[in-house]
Amino acid sequence: AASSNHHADIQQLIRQYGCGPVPITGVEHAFYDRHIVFDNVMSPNAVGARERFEAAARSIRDILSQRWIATEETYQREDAKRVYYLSMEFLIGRSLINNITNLLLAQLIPKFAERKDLDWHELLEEEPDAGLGNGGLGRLAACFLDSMATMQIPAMGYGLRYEYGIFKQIIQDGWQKEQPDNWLRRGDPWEVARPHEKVEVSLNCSFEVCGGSLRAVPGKESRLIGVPYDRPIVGFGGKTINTLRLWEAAAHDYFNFEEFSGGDFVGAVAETLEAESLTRVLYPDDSTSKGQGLRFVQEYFLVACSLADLIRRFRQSNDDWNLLPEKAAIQLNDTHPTMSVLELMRILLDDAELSWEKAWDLTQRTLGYTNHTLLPEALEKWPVEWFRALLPRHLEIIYEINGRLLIDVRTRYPGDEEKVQRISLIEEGETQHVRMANLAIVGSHCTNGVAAIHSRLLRTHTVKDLAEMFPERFSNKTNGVTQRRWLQMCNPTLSKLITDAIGDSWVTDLSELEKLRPLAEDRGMQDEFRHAKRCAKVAFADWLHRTTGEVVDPDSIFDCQIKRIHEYKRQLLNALRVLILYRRLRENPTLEMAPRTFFFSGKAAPAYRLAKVIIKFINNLAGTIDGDPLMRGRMKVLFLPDYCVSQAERLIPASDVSNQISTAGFEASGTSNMKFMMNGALTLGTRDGATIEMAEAAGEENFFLFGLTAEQVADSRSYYNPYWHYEHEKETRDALDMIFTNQLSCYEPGAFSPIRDALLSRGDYYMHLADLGSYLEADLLVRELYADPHAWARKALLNVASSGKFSSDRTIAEYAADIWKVEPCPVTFD
Ligand code: B1N
Repeated sequence: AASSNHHADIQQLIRQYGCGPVPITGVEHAFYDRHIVFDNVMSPNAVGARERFEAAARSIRDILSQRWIATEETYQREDAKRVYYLSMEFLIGRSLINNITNLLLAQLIPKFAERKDLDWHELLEEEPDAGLGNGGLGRLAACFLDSMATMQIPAMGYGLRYEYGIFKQIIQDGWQKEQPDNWLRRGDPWEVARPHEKVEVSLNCSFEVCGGSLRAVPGKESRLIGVPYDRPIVGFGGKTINTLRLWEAAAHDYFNFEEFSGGDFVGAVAETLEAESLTRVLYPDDSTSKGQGLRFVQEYFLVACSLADLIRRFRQSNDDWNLLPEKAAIQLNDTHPTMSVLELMRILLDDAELSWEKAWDLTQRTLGYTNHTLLPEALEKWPVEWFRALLPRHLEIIYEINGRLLIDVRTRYPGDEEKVQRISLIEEGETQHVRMANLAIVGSHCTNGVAAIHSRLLRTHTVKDLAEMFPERFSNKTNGVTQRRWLQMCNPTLSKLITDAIGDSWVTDLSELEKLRPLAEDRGMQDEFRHAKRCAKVAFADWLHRTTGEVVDPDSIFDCQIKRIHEYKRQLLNALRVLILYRRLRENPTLEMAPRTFFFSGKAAPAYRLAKVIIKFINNLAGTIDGDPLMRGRMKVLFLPDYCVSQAERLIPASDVSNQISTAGFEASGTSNMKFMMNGALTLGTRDGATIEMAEAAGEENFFLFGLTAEQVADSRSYYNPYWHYEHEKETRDALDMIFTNQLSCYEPGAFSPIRDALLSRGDYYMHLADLGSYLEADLLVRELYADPHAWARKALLNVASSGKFSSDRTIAEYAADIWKVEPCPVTFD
């Protein structure tokens, strides 16, 4: 009886999907058991947690498989316009609980776990994060896929199937150490290999392993194979299952074996290994481009495979090339896939044999480009010589585009040769480089930034000349995050509170949260919010204690800064704030200050020396405070190792204070800021990125904003002098002296001299000392408000209520309407 009951529940859910009959074979418990026994050839009571995770994941995949097929069949039948989102990064995290949530199966899990006598939480912890990205840019791509599937938009993600994702971070003696993230070691239950849909990529180079690293060797034509691996992207409600297609590089099955007819079997196999190294590992740099040759080839490989695949799909239902922009919208996630401009031109010119004018028009109308950063070190510039050596045809195309572009510039701005130099796709110098951002802007119909301030600075500073020439191409699309993962899934108590108060329509329409606004004034609601926050803090504290032995007090203020470690994000500014608060407490132990826990978490690029010193500094600061008996129960600092998506899912719901303290003008948008806001944390931050729009939505009186504006940063740069602050501000000087005299590094004297260099001798480019005073003033306001729990809860609720705009559903709706011109295409059955 229990079983048929369960069956009825499933039927009920399937009916809710509302799109015709979904075959439900595979839902039965028998499917889980079958995977346990037949996938492993083991008795059910002999398998461990990993096998149970795999069986659960495979059962869920069984449930969605037919719907996944139907989705693709619908798009083909309707010949719908599709969005292709090209990205070198997709920071997916875990999929099991997310897919269960989006399939509306979450309520059934407790029953299921009980019947199978499963420890459900242990099982979930078995899934490794798919960490195929560095930070915000990769996570944004993953949120966009979730929103597009939920909104029933015919979309496909294209990326690389890195065998090693973002490195695992461990902390040794306070220093970051990197370990390889072999996330595929035990296979991945979600992916489906599609070897029969492989594509060929020609390159004028081969590869060799040299001193343990892979090098591209130009001059020898080689042909790589791209093998697609598909992952299901489940839209909320399970109606649409889109595809994320990741490419793995392989050597041609036969190519070397013929060449090595002399019988050098081992040599031939070794070549195979080298071709496969191309997609071995994700580059661990966030917001920098280091100009490695292998990265260049990775980018081309992504572009060549994805375009070959989507053009093949287009040609299956169209013999008129003119229809390409009506059937495909290709979005370039930063400049990383910008060689799409060249590759699409090559296809249209050489394969389709269209005229230059026709090919150029179709290329521009098909492509869109999103810029994610203004940092000069992140703007990609590839040596002309690399194109000449590896992609000579593409270089010809660059020259032709540039020739025509510069004629246009000279006609519009006669005599302005400096403008010609600035706009040119080629940067002159000792060696010539191709400016990939210029190429992306020129070769596409839309260029967008990711927050209002960022889009404005992009237009008025970074690519001013191009924006003046093509003003109609530029727009803003403020980032968003998916509330399914970042509220519903990761914060069940707050989600329930919200749903009990206003219903559950916020799950697919986050603007519904506005309905919480009047309730923020209600004392009962404020108490329930405080209760929900406390539950999340306790859950986090329990997890931390279980996994690390660390003890934190859920009654202390949880104050967080979690993001990549970078000078412009100013973790150092935060650490200086903590040091000064610590020194105040030490000097005046009777000072009233609510107990506080400062959390830091984030990875440093392995070659970013100063970022690694900052991690060491935070750890030593934590150790000093921990070792001070006066601080017990008053203040604690924790650097949580190995920041990743699943760690963010645990920590964000538990946070009271969100630090968003980048030097104004440097953080393009930020996206964790939005996650904190929807989870009821208050923001302590600068007027930068999307934080500006968040404060606008909530009202500045509900934010703790401080520091220089982007304009003030730019205007004061010429005369800014960090020594002035050192000399005139006693607290600043005392704190810095404590660092400079090795009081926080007595076992490694001199370890922090790079900090001294950055903050004083090198002029404090990111203006830490300029903002430290106002940061401390804002911090005082935070503490004063916290002393009044209901006033705090009221502001937190007003923040939640105002976070509707920051759903990636809103962002995607804007891309769909303004850039892609695509419409939803609901899945139907024949
Ligand atoms: O993209 C995010 C923004 O919210 C962040 O503000 C921004 O810093 C981030 C080269 C990047 N910009 N650029 C990168 C990543 C990897 C790489 O190799 C650059 N990441 C961002 C989403 O818009």
